[in-house]
Amino acid sequence: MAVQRTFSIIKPDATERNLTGAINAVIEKAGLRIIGQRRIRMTDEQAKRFYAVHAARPFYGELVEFMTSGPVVVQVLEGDNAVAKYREVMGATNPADAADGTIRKLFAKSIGENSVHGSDSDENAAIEIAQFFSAADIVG
Ligand code: FUP
Repeated sequence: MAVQRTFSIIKPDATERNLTGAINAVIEKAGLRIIGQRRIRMTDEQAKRFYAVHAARPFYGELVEFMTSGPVVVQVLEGDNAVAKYREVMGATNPADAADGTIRKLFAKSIGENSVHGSDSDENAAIEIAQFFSAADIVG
């Protein structure tokens, strides 16, 4: 598989517990390179747009509220097969189902407050990166 990029978010439950460095260590140990990174406070508008695909789901309101409740760290990760690799490193959405050693198993509090986001396809990675980064802020 060729070198790929994916989009990551370290979520408010993780920044609140000072876990940015610990999560980045897991990411880097897995062979993914952090080539763009910025700590932001997501606006309501940004969170709604980002999770628009979930707009009809019952947890949408809570999800938007959570994602805007504290700082997040948005990231661009690069590596071989980065999209699938980061999904593996994150672990299952629900930490109760996540494999040992994954970020969500190690750190997530619940299915909602699950510490990280990672793109689920190459196409979505490009869309998500473009929402938060300009080309000049990504240094590969
Ligand atoms: P993932 O791709 O693993 O982040 O999971 P999804 O795209 O299915 O869900 C996106 C986010 O919605 C999750 F990270 C947390 C939230 N969510 C809930 O709060 N409850 C659910 O039952 C499912 C997802």
